[in-house]
Amino acid sequence: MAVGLAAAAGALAIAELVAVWVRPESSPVLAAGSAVIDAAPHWLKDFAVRAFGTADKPVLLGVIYLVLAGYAAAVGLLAARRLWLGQAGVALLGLAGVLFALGRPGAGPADVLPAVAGSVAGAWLLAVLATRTKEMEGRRTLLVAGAVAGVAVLTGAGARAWSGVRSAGTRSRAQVKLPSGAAMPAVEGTDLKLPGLPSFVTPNDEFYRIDTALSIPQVDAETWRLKLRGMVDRPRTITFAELLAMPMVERDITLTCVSNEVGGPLIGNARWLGVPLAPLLREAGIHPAADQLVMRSSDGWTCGSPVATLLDGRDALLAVGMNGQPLPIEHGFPVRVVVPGLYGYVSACKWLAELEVSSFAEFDAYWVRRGWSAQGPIKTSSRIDTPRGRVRAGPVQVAGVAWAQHRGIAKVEVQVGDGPWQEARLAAVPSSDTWRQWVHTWEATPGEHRIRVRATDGTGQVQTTARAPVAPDGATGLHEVSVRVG
Ligand SMILES: Nc1nc2c(c(=O)[nH]1)N[C@H]1C(S)=C(S)[C@@H](COP(=O)(O)O)O[C@H]1N2
Ligand SMILES: [Mo]
Repeated sequence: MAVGLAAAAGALAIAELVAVWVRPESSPVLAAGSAVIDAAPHWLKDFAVRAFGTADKPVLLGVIYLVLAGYAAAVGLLAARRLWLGQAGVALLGLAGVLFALGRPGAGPADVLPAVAGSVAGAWLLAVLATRTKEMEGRRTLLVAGAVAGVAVLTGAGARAWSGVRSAGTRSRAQVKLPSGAAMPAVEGTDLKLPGLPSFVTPNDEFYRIDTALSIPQVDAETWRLKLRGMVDRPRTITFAELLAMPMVERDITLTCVSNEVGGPLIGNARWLGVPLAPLLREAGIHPAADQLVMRSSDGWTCGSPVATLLDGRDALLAVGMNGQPLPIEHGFPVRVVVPGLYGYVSACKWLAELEVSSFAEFDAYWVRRGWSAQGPIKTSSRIDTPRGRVRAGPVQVAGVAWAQHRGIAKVEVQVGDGPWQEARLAAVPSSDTWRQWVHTWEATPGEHRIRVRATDGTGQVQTTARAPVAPDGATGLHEVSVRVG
């Protein structure tokens, strides 16, 4: 058993090392994980996100390693009887690795190398360890196998870390110089600066991350190309240098995930630097029957926005900068889309590779195929950030954020217990495309209190009290916190 585990660890380590050299996506374990993510049925994915939140990926990898460990132990037992049987088991696993690697978008012949090298190493280790241990007593076997496994695990983990450092995206990003001069003057008073309240602009390293990518796509800006094609008169291909030379704007835009529960954290606001999308689409000449712009990322993920929304005057951007930096790799380097007023899953394509003008009748994007709504306008929402938990009696600042991107927030009201709805004070905002901070001073009296919040958007529509789950098009209902005073 120990022999099987050690051989498997060695095989995986070699596979990871070779994957650094080929490309991260060719790692058999990552490829298998990605295949599971793409194939997972709707209910399983929902369960995983609900149960593990953004830790769903480490949990998935953990499960894969556990399954592998079980298989490896069995292979070890087989090899102790008949070596060739064990080696056949290794070969079978290698074959699975090859198939998973070839199944990834953009896979080439070289992608089979990690799995092949890994299984050759595994078969060899199995032979060496199995024959040696026949001559050794049990304790020594365990020690040798343990040492081999230890070295292998360290090598594999090192390879994975090294892969991050020397990856194409990281190297390319370090060389990008964003055009200056497009900077937007900051608006005063967007931050109420209260403890417990997130800052108006979310720092890049605190910005939520949601995607289906198990290994972050590594895109070299030098070789990046954006294809604009489909139902247009003039298809074209744009290089990164060409994009950077186009007129740019900088806009504060709040991004929201459709999977954000009422009161949840899957929202962030950044200052995006980018090229307006509408003029590019107009220049291409969109056919009258086209109503969906399909966006495709380098890892094959797709989303689709209504063409009419993109052309209605809002600041839909091909973003290259986030808070004064080139886009971070995990937020879509080198280019992503940002559309104010639409949930991320229907608009905010990261690692953008292609824009295909199409129709909703013609094409269902990634999450639409999995049961989510094809239309994803952001629903008016509000959240209480503070207080959460226990406070002292006396004046307490109840504060949070509210959002209804592109309609704006006109009013926020707070209710304590069954008391009257009271209007909160609103912070300043640069446009209707961002979240808005709010604060209400409450004279807290001892006891247990329930505090609720509701927002009114710029069209005068009050946030609905009706509770809806996140699927298929975003949660609704009022956010409520319980506070103990005393
Ligand atoms: N390529 C790609 N782009 C993607 C996704 C994805 O899975 N793959 N997820 C989308 C979703 S659901 C959201 S909410 C936003 C999140 O963007 P962020 O990770 O920069 O916060 O990215 C969108 N863009
Ligand atoms: Mo999302």
